[in-house]
Amino acid sequence: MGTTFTSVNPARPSEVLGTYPEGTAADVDTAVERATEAQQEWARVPTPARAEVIDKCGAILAARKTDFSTLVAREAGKILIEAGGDVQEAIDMAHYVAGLGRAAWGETMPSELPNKMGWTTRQPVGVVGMITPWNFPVAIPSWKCFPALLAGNGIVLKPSEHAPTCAEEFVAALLEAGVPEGLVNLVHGHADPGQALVVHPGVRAVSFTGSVPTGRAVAAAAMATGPRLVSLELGGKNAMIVLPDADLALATDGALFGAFGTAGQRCTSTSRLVVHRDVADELVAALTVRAAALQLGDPTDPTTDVGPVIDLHSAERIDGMVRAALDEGAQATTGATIVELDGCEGGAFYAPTILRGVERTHRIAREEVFGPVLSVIEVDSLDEAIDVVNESEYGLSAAIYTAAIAPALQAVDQINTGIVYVNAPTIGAEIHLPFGGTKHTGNGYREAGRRGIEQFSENKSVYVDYSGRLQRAQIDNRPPVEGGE
Ligand code: UN1
Repeated sequence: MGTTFTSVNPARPSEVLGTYPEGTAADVDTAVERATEAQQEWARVPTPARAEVIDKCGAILAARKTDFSTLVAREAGKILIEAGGDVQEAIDMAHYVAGLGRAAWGETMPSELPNKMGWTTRQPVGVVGMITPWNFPVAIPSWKCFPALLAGNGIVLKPSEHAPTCAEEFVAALLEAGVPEGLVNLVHGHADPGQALVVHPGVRAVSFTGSVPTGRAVAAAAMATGPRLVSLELGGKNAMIVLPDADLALATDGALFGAFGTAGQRCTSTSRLVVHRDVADELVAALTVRAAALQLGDPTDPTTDVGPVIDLHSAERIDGMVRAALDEGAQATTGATIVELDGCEGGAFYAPTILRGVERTHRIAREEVFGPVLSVIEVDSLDEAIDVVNESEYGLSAAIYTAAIAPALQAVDQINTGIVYVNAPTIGAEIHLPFGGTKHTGNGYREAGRRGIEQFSENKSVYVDYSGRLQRAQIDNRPPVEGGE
């Protein structure tokens, strides 16, 4: 009997959602073998037929949206309405990816030679190893699994140890939709099975979403034993700029949702409020009143605004960062404390926190918090605001609030992130636009959108010459080189 671990409700850790085996390297071997075998057949299934299975999975998720959402709320601590968004993102992704099954798969190109043509198409990589986080426990596995399946791959998924039940239910929905036995495999556990997965010789592509240090280690290990396709979706230090002409009520709503939605635990969460000094007092005052009124509580209670963070260790880490910011000279206008709630014994709650007086050099202005903490940085101009946004080592998402078109477009042009919002918060990407970031946020791949397929497939360039003779590209249609043939 191997070791096991339990998945618990972060709002009430005495409530156990399930007990799972701690995966071993041998379990990874078995999973990769099964996926390798099943993939051979799956790759021969016509793409529109693969798409139908994915579409059906979307319909199954939609029919059970309430059950799935409640599970997400209980296992990942997301409030019900946001848990529903998580599941909806997977449903949308299923239908979108299914549509791509009948869409253009490549490009056609004219040849430089007569009676010859060229086109590109995509082929499966084989078996994809995936490591997914707990904060979007249905959506993120769906972003990876649906395109990987459409492209004709087998899958071994190692979900977060905080959300194994969501992954189990998601994979059960895939099987019910008609994904062949053995094609999608789950290995549970902490770091070890993930490490075994990314270096497994049978794994041709690795797709990882999580922290920068783990992402670096994953990529280094995967390439040292590779090469393979490695796609990384890492952290963020997302900023919202607010200019003096902005609709401040709108900016308040946006900052509140961006910073405290999902208890600040999205990669896209608004972490820095880069506000023009002229409106800082008014905006921070409004935000403070609203943040202080947010109801912390059990995420399955519809009156709760903010649920727990994922565990007490995380709450303590967040608190440590807030304390360090206060030591560096920041002031908390609200929050800055771990909260204990009746009925949620042992739950990991952190009060929505606004820090004023944060300097660009402070640690809290530079490092990802992954909790409900908003740092306010005051600036005197749009140029300075853009400098602040861009000095982060991350480049996922950014927002600007302004009523004028010129500063909005200047920000869109000059901000170095993968996603920019105008008059909308830094969270809330839609699944048909590419998702991902620049700099330390990733390594150039994008999830979602049409490009989501790229990390799970290889390009194939095809040339067909029907001239009936040898035609030499770069040579035959050019004047001869002097002294040459
Ligand atoms: C994440 O935080 O890892 O754009 C994903 C958003 C969501 C996805 C976030 N649609 O906020």
